[in-house]
Amino acid sequence: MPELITLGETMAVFNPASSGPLQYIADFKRLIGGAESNVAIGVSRLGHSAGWISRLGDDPFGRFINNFIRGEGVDTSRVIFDEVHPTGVYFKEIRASGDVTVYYYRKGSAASAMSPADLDEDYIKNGRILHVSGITPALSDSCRKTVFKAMEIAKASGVTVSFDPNIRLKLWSGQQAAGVLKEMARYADIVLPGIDEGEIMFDSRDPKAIAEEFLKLGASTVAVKLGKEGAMAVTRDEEIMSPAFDAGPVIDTVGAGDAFASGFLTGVLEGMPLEQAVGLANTCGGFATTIVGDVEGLPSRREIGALTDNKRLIER
Ligand code: KDG
Repeated sequence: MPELITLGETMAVFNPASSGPLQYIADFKRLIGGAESNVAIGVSRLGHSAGWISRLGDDPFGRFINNFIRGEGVDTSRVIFDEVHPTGVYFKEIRASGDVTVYYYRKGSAASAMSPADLDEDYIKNGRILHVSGITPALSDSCRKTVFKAMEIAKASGVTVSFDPNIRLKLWSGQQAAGVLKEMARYADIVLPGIDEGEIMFDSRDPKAIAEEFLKLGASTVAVKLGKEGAMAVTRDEEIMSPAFDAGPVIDTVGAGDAFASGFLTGVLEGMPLEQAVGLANTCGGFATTIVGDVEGLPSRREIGALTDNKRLIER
């Protein structure tokens, strides 16, 4: 059984071949993206077993996504192919500045039809970490019930619950999100918010204050992502400020938070001290921004190893 279990929607992503207003873009590259499967792929590349629970349409994009994720070594045995609902799709619009706007076509998608009955309790109970995000409850009422049920199962059997608020204002309002995500946070042992999400939830841009709010809700570890400033990781006994990792020019920031999560959770699986775990998280986040695509820039163990041992990879 996988060490890390994730649950959530993954879509076919259409990445523009060039920057500029989407209305005028005719050429795209077909990729995949889904916050939780991004984390599973990241953890798998770093050498740990990971599984992803979801629904995909029984259609070409669904098969493409399943094959891609499985090809990354992630267990997709609990994915259900839905014959009624299609696989969700999204398009990216990239400005010359590198800013990204997304256009979702995911209403009524297969993943939004997930229901608590889809969950294999033993699968979750046998994991070491369940990682969920605040995207899932925004998809539908049945998705909200499913993600809460998954956290309940994990919590009841001592599986560590990791939670990334991942607020997507194209799916719901900040106010709606804040209420539901505070409820989700009550189940979480590890919370990995971005500073903007902390502000939406607690009306503060002070990372320490945001971390303390999550600790009050029951978390034991909070790592607040601060973009170019790195991250602040806080527990009841420690507070660590870890700088961002400059891996090169920033090309695509979508998926950087998931890369951060995959590094952090790998650190947790390996029992790393907090400073080392958040350092690995920042390194993975930095890597992810230098390559186009939500998962393509997630580093492998070999790349991380070369960096920490200060060795140059032999490329040719
Ligand atoms: O965190 C990156 C994700 O946002 C992206 O891969 C797509 O899951 C996605 C979403 O819902 O936006």
